Amino acid sequence: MRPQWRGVIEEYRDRLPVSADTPVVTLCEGGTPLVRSEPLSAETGCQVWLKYDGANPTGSFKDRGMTLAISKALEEGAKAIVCASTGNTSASAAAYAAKAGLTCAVLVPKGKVALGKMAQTLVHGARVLEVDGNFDESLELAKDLAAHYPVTLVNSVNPYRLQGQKTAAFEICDALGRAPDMHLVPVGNAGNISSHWMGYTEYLADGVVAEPPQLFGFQAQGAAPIVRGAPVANPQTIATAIRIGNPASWEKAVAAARESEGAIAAVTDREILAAYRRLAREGLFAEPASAASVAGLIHMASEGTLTRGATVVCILTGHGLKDPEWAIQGAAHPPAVPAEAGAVAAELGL
Ligand code: AN7
Repeated sequence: MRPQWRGVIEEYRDRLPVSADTPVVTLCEGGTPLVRSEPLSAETGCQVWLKYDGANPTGSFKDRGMTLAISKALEEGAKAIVCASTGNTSASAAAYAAKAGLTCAVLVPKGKVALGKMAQTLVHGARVLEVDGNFDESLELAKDLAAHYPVTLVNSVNPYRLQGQKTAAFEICDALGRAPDMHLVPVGNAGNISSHWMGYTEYLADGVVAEPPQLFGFQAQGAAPIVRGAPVANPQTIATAIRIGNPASWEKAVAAARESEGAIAAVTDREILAAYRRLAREGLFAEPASAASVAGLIHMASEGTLTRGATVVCILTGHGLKDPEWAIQGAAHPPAVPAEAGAVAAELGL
């Protein structure tokens, strides 16, 4: 009998800031599929792997960090947690708070959260407050609240979030038996790319891997403060998860790109949607923001900046069901058929 995956805290306990006294709050997150992409490998001349973090319990990578943030909050005696969110953090926080029996408050930018994420946040019993402002303003508000009231902030400025999220890098190295040559990831608040670099440098320092990857982060063109070098007051992109104009982990992300000899770049909404549709035709349903990594890969291939034969991992950060609007939009309306095999066969051209 094979034991089931125990969640990132138990699987990587010796590399995380927990003790025997830490109450582990887990939904068995992590252990997500690393799927080889034949079409993208053929097109780019690289060995392309897709790390499908949409397969986490609440459908995004946030669960990796949330298990640790909530476990530590509980250990420290917190009764309530708060976060600002473009949707996935709030879905994850709500689920883990429910598991832990903590009160969860979430601040979301009014009208800008994808339907599936809102549904998750509500069903897990979080107190949802719609802020008359964007994500960046919501995050300032959440920080302010946590500084002055008895409530723990679980956005990625909480260091336990990045500690948990670094496990994605561990899993990739463990699966490949080495670090990839290139690691591509969407960038919003810039926590994830920072955490992945922490993971790789830890494995490197301990000799688990011989070489680190180059890290490439991709922002949406209309929400690309790091690429522009200045905050964006009114960020715009269809990829609502990364509609962020002033990332909290800006400096860390820049350092990750610099130290790994990678880069932070921008992809257009058109490139994001093209990558989104391509992934779906390979059987992987990832939300638009998640497709930014693959959009970046295709962009780099078209520029001729990829090394032939390189091992490349693209992170797919969230599940496509979070934001189904983009799947339905543009698809043909299903034709109606009578309940009769001949008619169905005729319709299908069989
Ligand atoms: C699917 O949920 O910021 O660069 O509040 O949901 O670590 O912020 C989500 C971010 C990429 C960007 N992909 O990661 C939130 C939130 C998906 C995301 C990102 C997010 P970071």
